[in-house]
Amino acid sequence: MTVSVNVSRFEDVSMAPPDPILGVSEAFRADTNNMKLNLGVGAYRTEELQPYVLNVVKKAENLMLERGENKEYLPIEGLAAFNKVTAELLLGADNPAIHQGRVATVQGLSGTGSLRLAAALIERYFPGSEVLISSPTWGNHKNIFNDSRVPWSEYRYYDPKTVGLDFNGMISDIKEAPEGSFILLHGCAHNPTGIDPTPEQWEKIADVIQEKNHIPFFDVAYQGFASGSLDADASSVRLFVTRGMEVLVAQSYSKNLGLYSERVGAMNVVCSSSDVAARVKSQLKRIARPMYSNPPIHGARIVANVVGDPTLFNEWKEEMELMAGRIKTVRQKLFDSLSSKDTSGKDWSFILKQIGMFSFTGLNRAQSDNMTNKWHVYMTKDGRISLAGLSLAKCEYLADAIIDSYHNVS
Ligand code: KET
Repeated sequence: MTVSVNVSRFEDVSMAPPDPILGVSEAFRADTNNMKLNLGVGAYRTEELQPYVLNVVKKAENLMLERGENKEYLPIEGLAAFNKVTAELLLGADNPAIHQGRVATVQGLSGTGSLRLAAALIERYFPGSEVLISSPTWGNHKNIFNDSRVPWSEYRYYDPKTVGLDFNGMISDIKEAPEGSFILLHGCAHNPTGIDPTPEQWEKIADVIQEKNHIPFFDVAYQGFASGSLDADASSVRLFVTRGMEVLVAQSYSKNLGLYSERVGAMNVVCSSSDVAARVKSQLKRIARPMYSNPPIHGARIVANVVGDPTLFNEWKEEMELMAGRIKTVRQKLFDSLSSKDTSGKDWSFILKQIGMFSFTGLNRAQSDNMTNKWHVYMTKDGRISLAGLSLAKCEYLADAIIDSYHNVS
């Protein structure tokens, strides 16, 4: 009889570090202090700090139950009704690119999965091409391109001196990139800085991208969350499409419809002809099939019902304004609390200039650690806090934590 030796074949697998964003929620759950506050992940909470299921989502789900819809596999490219409305929501229903059949839309596994599809397309059809990402950016962008073996580098974006956009740096880095690079842009509500280019700056960005034959690649994860208006928040993308450029756009419904765990989003490639669009779509499907075969149906049906129905669509817009409005109110209250409590004369007005779900506080790693270790405020180590996870009632406490961390930790 052979005695089995208890040595794992996986002995050489090392422990992976916790995820810089989702790992924060894990640490938060483990904390037993009752003052604890989770400002890590960008997920909307009510004033009572509870997760929020939108009323329009509940209505759409009721409709689905009434209709007794089945659970058959979707086609590889996803639900046709979803793909139609998602491109229309992004580009505007009357956009000529849609009518000319120039948009290849494939339902993806939310924003992340859609970005991953596009990254695989770049790796296959543009070998050696580089993707330029903003410095800083959403942490997962680097992982997505690394795992897809797509080389990336950074363009200047945030200027800590002005706590604003380093527009000249951005333009010159995009200009200097090898011709035909992919330029990853946040459609609105830049994560983590909360700083977006102005409409005039977007025009100039489009100018240099066009001059250098670069390919704009938008990540749209917060449509509606920057201004409260779905159309206004899509204007950056629409500008590039109106100029006749070919554009990639990843969309997510995690935040604006609160469908985080349904994993619903899309990859859109606006092409120069319907013929090219058909071929690009066929290749996106070919990439998706061995990765996950076909996407889940539930969230796609919710989106199709809400966006495709004028009554529900209008109700959604109202709920979105409510969510965006609540974030603006806590943003103001946080600023007021910081300004009245901090007697050092520090100017906190940058908080009011930032938009979207987040505030980029400027706290460094040690200061962010102090926020968590001493004050039980969970946030990402780059100094980002999610205002969507903050209530009016907690603003004063948060202001105390920030002031202590900023002034007493170097
Ligand atoms: N793009 C950006 C810019 C982004 O902030 C997120 C999510 C996504 C894409 C992808 O979301 P999805 O759920 O795959 O559609 N950001 C938040 C959550 C996360 O990190 O996964 C966050 O930054 O907190």
